[in-house]
Amino acid sequence: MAAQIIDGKAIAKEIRKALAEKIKVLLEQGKPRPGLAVVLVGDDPASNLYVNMKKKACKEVGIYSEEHRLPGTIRQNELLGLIDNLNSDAKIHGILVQLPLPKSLDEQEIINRIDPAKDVDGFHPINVGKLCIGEKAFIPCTPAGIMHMIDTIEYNPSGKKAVVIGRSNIVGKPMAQLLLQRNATVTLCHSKTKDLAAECRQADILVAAVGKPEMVKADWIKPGAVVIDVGINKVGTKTLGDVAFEQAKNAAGWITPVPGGVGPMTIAMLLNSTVNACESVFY
Ligand code: NAP
Ligand code: LUD
Repeated sequence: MAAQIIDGKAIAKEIRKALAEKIKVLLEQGKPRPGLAVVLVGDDPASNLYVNMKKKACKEVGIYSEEHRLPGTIRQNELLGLIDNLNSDAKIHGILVQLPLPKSLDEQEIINRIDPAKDVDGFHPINVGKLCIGEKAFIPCTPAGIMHMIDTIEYNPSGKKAVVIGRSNIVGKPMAQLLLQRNATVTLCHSKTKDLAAECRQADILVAAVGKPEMVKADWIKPGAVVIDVGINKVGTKTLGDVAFEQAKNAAGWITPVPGGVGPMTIAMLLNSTVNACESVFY
């Protein structure tokens, strides 16, 4: 039987609608308007696209947003200075530094400088640590969006076998933590994993976050599994996921499309975290 498609675009739209309502109420109560600062260094076309999408989404729900577009030649100290200014700017509740940064910059030092209470990406070591010990924290937007999708289909990860491919700080590692927290038995795979196909075949929940077009084949998928495709790969004019969707959809129970799956959820979660930061939910 063909899998059910998890429509991230539609779920994200619902989230934005609810957030717009919530912000309206907050403003009526005399609360401040949530504000997000997005920092973009250099001219990577994909980053540029994502930042534009974030700006548009903020506008739609009523979040104040400002962009800081900086040349790829910017010095580390200048960027740290900007973060300091944003940390002390009362109208800014969330700070997002779009990754990747140019190789000439020390990414972790920049992230460490962001006030953890404004770290809507959940990349600061304080938030990473809080996530690991199960305290409330800002959660990286992509894995947060994926958990939301899993909840939307009313799939309970408890006792299930979850396999995550990719161990980045932005997707794979926090994804494994979130699934573990929900009592899945988690395997985290990467480029040194010996038999990736065999690991995947065990998975009730399979999350692919690698960046290799259609690497996950239909016969790697356990029949009925929940398949979450995080990959965004530009191949010619096409955008392909990490999963060979057309074949995989006949094996999976649920599957996310690319585009229109995880991507829109990432942005919806960013908006949600910005509203939470404004309300000081976590600090
Ligand atoms: P990343 O930092 O590029 O890391 C890729 C991971 O995949 C690494 O852990 C790497 O292993 C692993 N890997 C590479 N080749 C592999 C192989 N042949 N077998 C098994 N594992 C392999 O990853 P990322 O930033 O998480 O991004 C992954 C993909 O998701 C990209 O396509 C990106 O564009 C997309 N993405 C989408 C969203 C969204 O919202 N939809 C958000 C973030 C990222 P090692 O650690 O051993 O090198
Ligand atoms: N850096 C992210 N870098 C890259 N696609 C995103 C993303 C939306 N600090 C920081 O926003 O959370 C981040 N925080 N990331 N990403 C990737 C990652 C970051 C990727 C895709 C999308 C955000 C998205 O909406 C559309 C979709 O999948 O439907 C398609 C867009 C297309 O390329 O066609």
